[in-house]
Amino acid sequence: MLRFTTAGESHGEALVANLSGLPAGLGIQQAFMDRELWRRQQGYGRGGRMRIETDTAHILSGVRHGHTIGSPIAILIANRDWKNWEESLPVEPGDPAKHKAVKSPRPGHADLAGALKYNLPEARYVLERASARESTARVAAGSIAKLFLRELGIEVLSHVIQVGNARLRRAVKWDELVALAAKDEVLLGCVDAESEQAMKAEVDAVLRTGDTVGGIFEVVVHNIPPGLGTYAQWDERLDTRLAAAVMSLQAVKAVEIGDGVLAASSPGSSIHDEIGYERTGSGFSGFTRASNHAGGIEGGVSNGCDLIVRGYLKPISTLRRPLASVDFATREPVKAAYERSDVCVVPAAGVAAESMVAIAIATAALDKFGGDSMLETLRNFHGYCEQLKNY
Ligand code: EPS
Repeated sequence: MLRFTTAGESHGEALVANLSGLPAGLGIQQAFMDRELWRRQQGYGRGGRMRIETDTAHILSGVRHGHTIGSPIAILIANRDWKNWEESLPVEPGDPAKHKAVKSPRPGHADLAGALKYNLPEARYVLERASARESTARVAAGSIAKLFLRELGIEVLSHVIQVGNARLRRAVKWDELVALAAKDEVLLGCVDAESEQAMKAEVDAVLRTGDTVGGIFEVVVHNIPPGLGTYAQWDERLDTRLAAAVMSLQAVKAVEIGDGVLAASSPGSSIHDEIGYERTGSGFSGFTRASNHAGGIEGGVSNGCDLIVRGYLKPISTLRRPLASVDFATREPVKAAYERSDVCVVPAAGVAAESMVAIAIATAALDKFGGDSMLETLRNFHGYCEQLKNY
């Protein structure tokens, strides 16, 4: 079973990911992992922290001579900023006078709920773990899941379709996402230059006013075979797993599969994807679809179309012009705490979501194909592809 957890705090020494359940014999490319971490750090509207960090994946275990060995993979990503926090956030008791308390909770952040839950007098420890910095560890683990999926020919990429009120209003081709991911300069992660400029204007507006802005990213899984996930049990449905994977990301408040929102207000005749057949088709089987409103999943099972998952991001909850709050100590009304933050993270959240989706798809693929070595997994996978061709 593929499993992963993360540990680490935003200003602690490091973030750690622990990934277990991958077959032995998977080639690991350090450069690819670091490129994925770099992609997560990009985007117009990131804060000062991204100028401090150059995230790199340091693999501690589970990989030898460039390949997985079937043992748990532990990955460490050092926080360069730690040197500025060592005295105020020591593991040992340290000097309490140096502690940097977060004295008033930010509406929208975990500050208040976390302080109440863990019986903390202020929110420093809460934000340290609730911070989206944690998604770095997810991307490290997700980059390995992506390398596994590549062996099966499955690719996962994302793009931004909305920032504030600026929206991309055209269909996107897979090749455009490939080109976008290869870029060495990232603005807002949109494939359309004009829409991206409109998105930039939304970020510029909130930069001027001390506000923040959210948006929508879309993750696409390309070349995924039909038959991953199952309707047999609620928690094994592929859409169940994808929704949880994407919703678990910081600031994601809604998840949509395909045109799920539109479907609620559409007649069945216009939203279901009509079925055809071509004996010599290029897909996994000869079955074809006239459209992909379902986003590649029917009945909790992948149907052979590209999988499409959207994440709706609320605006960052640290505002330069803070909202009303209450002082933890005095209970008097004050403004919410402010410290350095991002104002827009939609492209970065999309990259983190790619990782979460890759892990969810890799989990479903391993459920179906199993295998303790890549040889065994690929034999099962290719046998299944043959079965589909002959169906
Ligand atoms: C983040 C690092 C953090 C924030 C952001 C994400 O760095 P710092 O707090 O040191 O500026 O920029 O965290 C949040 C969005 C949050 O809600 O705390 C990162 O690496 O992505």
